[in-house]
Amino acid sequence: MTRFDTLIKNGRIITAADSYDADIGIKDGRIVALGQGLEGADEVIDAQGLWVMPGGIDAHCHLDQPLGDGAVMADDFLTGTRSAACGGTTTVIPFAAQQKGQSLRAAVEDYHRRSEGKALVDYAFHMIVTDPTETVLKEELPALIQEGYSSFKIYLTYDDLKLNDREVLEVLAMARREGGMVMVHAENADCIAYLTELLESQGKTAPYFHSEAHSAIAEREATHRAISLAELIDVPILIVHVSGPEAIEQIRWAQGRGLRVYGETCPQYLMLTAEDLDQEGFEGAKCVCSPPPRDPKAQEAVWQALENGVFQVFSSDHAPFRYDDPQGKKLHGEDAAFHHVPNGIPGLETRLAILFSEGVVKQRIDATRFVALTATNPAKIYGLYPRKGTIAIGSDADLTLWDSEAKMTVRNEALHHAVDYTPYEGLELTGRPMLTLCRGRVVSRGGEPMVDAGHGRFLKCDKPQPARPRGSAKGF
Ligand code: DUC
Ligand code: ZN
Ligand code: ZN
Repeated sequence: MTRFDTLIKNGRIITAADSYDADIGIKDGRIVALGQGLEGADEVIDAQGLWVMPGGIDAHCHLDQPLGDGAVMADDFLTGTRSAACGGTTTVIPFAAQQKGQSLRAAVEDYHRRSEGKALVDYAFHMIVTDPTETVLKEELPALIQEGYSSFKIYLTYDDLKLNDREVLEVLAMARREGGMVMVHAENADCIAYLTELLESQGKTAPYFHSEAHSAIAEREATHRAISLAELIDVPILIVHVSGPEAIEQIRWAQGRGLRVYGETCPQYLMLTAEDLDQEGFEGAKCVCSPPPRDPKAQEAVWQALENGVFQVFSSDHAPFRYDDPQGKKLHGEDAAFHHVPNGIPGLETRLAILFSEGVVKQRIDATRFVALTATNPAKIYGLYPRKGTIAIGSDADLTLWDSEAKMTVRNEALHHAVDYTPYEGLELTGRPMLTLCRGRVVSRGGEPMVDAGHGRFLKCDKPQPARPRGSAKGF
């Protein structure tokens, strides 16, 4: 009979499909047995009273990403994955970003150098494509997709990142030929530029006006355009960080027509509103991100889309800039106009706890949907399933054991990122990860890191083969 390295006994297993009571036998970092009354292990973990879920997959976060404008991300692969581990996440997928004029392969190689030996949990790379030259489209991307970098993000806004519609079509056609997954940042650049100039001419430059410049209509238009371009080419796309009903309606419309359009949202669109950008002095800069958080009606629409299956993925979009830092939010000083504030908020460590407390405990979504949104669907969409994202024989033993009743108050001083604030300071939550394992190794216990840098391994992603989204039908 197999002797296990580790046995997790008496827990309640939750997957994207089921919940049931069983023990888990782990050998060489993988799950090798599921059943009742398993015995014989070097280490036994008693999960009595705990929920045992797949470790979280944060499929949209930014770590140590070179930016080129003088701003510096606070988190590298060490602090970012430490924070992830302490929050119950065992896989992260940040972005190897191409600078305009740079080869995509060079961007990927540079990102390997930045990550090598630093991560506490496993990681894959998306790419960001900003310069789709013929070499990139015909040589680099096809090869990189084959080699395990099967997803990439494109932008419809930001001057240094955006593609025009013709370029988007070329990129989508390449993705169709090669089987890549295209993630789209959908905001209309000209609408934002127009509104920014208008607001500035009226002296409206405080952080709050970021939320007016990045109008929900600009998001809706770009979402619809991305969908139309993808329909023209007949290729799946995923719209990232959707903020409210305008863009949700476009995605639901596309899904209703049978198009393979997937949607992602993030904690900030559930927990924050534009009011959070409207604070004393420059404080609102802490919540400047794009798209911006909207209003309570938008929060409600986002909840509904999580519940009814319009969204498949719940990510943090962790984009870590220190507040009190000339390389962070104060890059251009405390009086800087909103459009000079680096975009992004931290969220790697709080992502799961927020969705668990606000969604599962408050009965807006059930626990299986929580697992689908935070682990199983991202694994499927980005080609990591079934190695990651589920609890099954043969899968990596990436597990997070939750006390569904434990209370906690979010305090930045207790988080493990390198950012000097959290937008959720003081938020009271129910439910927290007590123990997290990545490939069978305990990486955090009681919210504290338990493993050294270098435990995390790079993961190659297969070509994604996700199920067709079912829109307002339940499930994935
Ligand atoms: N918006 C992005 O597109 N990426 C990082 C952070 C942000 O606010
Ligand atoms: Zn984006
Ligand atoms: Zn992002």
